[in-house]
Amino acid sequence: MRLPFCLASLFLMSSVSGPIAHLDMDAFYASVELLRYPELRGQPVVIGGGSASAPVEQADGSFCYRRLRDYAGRGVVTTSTYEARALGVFSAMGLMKAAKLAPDAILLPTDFNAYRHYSRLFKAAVAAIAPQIEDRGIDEIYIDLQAFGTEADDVARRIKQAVREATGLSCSIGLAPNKLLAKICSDLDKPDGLTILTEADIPTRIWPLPVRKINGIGPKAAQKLATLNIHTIAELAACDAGVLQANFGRSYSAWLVRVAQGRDERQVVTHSEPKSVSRETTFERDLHAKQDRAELSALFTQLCERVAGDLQRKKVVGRTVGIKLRYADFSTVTRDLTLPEATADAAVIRQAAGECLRRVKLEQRLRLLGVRIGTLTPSDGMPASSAQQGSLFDLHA
Ligand code: TTP
Ligand code: MG
Ligand code: MG
Repeated sequence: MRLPFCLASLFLMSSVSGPIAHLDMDAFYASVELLRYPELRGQPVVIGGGSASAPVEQADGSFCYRRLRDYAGRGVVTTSTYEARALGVFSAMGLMKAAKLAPDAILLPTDFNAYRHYSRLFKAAVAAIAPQIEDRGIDEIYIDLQAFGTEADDVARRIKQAVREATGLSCSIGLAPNKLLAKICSDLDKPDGLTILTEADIPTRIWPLPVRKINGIGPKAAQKLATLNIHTIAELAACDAGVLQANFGRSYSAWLVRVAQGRDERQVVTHSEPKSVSRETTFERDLHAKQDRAELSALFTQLCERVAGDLQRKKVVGRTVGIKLRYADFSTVTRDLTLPEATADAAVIRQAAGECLRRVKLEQRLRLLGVRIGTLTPSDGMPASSAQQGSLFDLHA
């Protein structure tokens, strides 16, 4: 592929500090199921549907598996083994449609607990080697490998090995100057791939790819680009910015121009700030605001103290205090109010929550009481307990 020199130099300009890795587990749910049913290795297997698609254990301990052709219902494929993909069966396809393409494929139900378990295992294995991780979902992460400099390739190999040892599963890693390119690369050599991309490789490896390979160009945008005769990333990069703006609006077109050039300045975000902190409790027996006033009041105060403790541990303060009540008939109400100043102080939270409580009816018995605080900001060393302790600890004080 030949592109104008100026275009090539734009790619090379991509402001990067990499290397950043993107790791994605191979056929994740299906691969976890194969750990449980190893005799299915090498076969087309589809994960989807409810417990009705569970294999039936025989008297001799072997399993009788369901076949796709016997499926009836509206379930969809969550994922499929590479053998099933070869038959045209992919994620999000209806199981009935999949059955037409691969009637003999084995069908297994989803077991999210197992996938969450293996998700935690593989992430812990990576973190033991390279702790700068951004969690991007159940089967993928970004890993900032900047600290490893020129050793990053070796570290990526070690990570693959560690994931395999910890889980028995394979993953694919893209190692590139930034997140955008790393994400594209992890998909280039699946399964069990390790794709190392330098800026010099961009023309041969990235430009020929369809625009859909860019995370953020969905089916609609790709369709619209196709009407402009733009199919590959190279064609997108060569497209006139004015044409893109006329078709996609200012901000999306500006983003298209940047990503087509392989540019991405996003950092690996290693922790996510909580949006709110809450604690709730379901009572052992339904409590009444009048008869059980003392007990409720004590529980209410405890909840506020726990919320305050959570805030202090997370080193944040919050401004919006809210309560949640569930009545004996299961109806639920919430109330909140915004404080003039952010706080992590139990007494201040208790007082505000008490105010919220005054705005709800307390005639029915209660099943559950919850306290929440939101609009969080870093506490920046603000003293946690600045408010006076008054006679706040009364339910309708
Ligand atoms: P993916 O990483 O997209 O797919 P995958 O791991 O199955 O296969 P690949 O080797 O191509 O990465 O998704 C991870 C898991 O998320 C997948 O195993 C099942 C689930 N999932 C769905 O439930 N629905 C979907 O539409 C997709 C795409 C995935
Ligand atoms: Mg995957
Ligand atoms: Mg994934």
